Amino acid sequence: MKVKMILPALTEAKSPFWRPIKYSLFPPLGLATLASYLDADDEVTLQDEHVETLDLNDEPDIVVIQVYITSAYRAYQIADHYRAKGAYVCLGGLHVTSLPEEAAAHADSIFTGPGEDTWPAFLRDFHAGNPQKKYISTIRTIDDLPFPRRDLIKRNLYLVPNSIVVSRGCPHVCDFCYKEAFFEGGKSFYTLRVDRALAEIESLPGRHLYFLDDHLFGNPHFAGPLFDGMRGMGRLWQAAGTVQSVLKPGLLEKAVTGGLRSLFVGFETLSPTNLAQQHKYQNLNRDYSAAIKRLHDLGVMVNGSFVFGMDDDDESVFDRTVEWAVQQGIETSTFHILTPYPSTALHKRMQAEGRIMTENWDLYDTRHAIIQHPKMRAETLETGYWHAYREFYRWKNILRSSQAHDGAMDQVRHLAYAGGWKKIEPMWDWIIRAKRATNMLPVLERVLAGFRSHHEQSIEKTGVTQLELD
Ligand code: B12
Ligand code: SF4
Repeated sequence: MKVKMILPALTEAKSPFWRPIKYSLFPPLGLATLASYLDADDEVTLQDEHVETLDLNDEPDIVVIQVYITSAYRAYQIADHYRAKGAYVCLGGLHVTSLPEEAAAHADSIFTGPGEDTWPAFLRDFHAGNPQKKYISTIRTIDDLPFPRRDLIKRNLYLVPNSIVVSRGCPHVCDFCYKEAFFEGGKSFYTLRVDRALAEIESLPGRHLYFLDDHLFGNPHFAGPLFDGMRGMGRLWQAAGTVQSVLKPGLLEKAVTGGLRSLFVGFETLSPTNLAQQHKYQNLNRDYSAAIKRLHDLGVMVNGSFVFGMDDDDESVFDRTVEWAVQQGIETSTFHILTPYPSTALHKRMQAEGRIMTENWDLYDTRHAIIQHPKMRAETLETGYWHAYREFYRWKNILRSSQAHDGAMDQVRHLAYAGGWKKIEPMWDWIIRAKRATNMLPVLERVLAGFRSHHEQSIEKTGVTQLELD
């Protein structure tokens, strides 16, 4: 059987003029995971439109397309094309789960929720000649998850070929997040077994890893033994965690000893009113500055995530947020405009209040104002968003921010990392076009690793690796 798996791209990622590095970071791990359920004699091709031109002239038996909101129109176009050619088209992923009826018009079968239960069920039905129109995920376990078919991934096209996911979902419930809607009808946070996760880590070549888990620290009973198991492996890795998890003593130290060097942290907003309105209670009354200091003291760089356009914001939010982030010495920041993904609690509330201005999914890229704001016009929000990016990444501010670190080596690392991401975009563009993204991985590893050993030694001296579980 010939199976074609496709991750369609959003328009920006294919621009002939400009290709932001972020679309050449991670390979399509979700599809590679689904591929692992296929038979050994199936002929499988996996294409990621973010990094390659799709071959649409082939004749597969089954086409599997992963649909995100911003690539939904492109996904439907590709699906229609293959159905017209007689292929059997399966659509799944986050956007299909949010809006199954919309997707069903372009598919032979649709899949909602994670695919580890529904996809093997479909394969059995398909081989028996009886595939269903709709598969709804209900069984939530990744205990027996096979390794993703990484042999299908074109490693050289990605800066971070070693992305890995060892859990699904997150223990928290924030109104704007995709999570609750995607995992509806079953567990919304679960992990691999520790030994299974460690075995997959061991199988990856090189040093660098990027954990794409929503909240790697979400279950300390899993994360603690995982980090212990990684000790001595010589890995350097990046991941995401909450302010709350950073502030707790013990787990973070274990992570650092296991190789953590940079953490994505969802600060989202500096306003407690906004946090409460979004039900992001785990961030309420937490000392953000203390969390950043703890990370920096342990030699972990911070990628801060901020969302503009919550109701308590006004026109001053952009400059205030940037100034705060610069003063804290945050190395990199990711800004977003609050976006109501369909089926989320935020979407339901905004719809009830009649505040949703457009249903053009291409604009749901967190750069456009989708919701009417009580105090700001759409143009103000969008201009403020771009202004925040420009200001945060001005050399003047990168230099100021780097001064927040005590050690000279950490200051240099800050300059190299922040400058590397945003200040040399033309170079990234060239590297991506030359299909040499992976060639830059040693540089990333050097920056992550180079200046760190004194922090590790200080953990070892103080012996702060005792986990405090609550
Ligand atoms: C890595 C990542 C990226 C990477 C690469 C994406 C990739 N290679 O898959 C990059 C940097 C390119 C990226 C870009 C963007 N991303 Co992104 N990204 C992620 C992240 C952190 C991890 C994805 C992942 O690998 N998950 C792990 C794997 C195992 O799960 P999975 O991919 O979902 O696949 C499973 C299921 O979805 C399902 N499945 C998927 N497809 C199919 C198909 C079939 C037939 C079946 C049966 C099952 C099935 O089965 C798989 C196994 O369970 C997620 C957060 C998250 N936790 O998902 C955000 C996330 C997906 N991104 C998001 C967004 C908004 C974006 C951007 C718009 C951001 C921006 N402002 O530019 C862009 C646009 C992407 C696009 N092409 O349209 C949102 C999606 C919102 C939505 N409703 O679609 C998320 C959820 C983040 C968030 N919390 O808001 N992203
Ligand atoms: S903590 Fe992050 S991943 Fe978890 S629900 Fe909130 S926004 Fe989503």
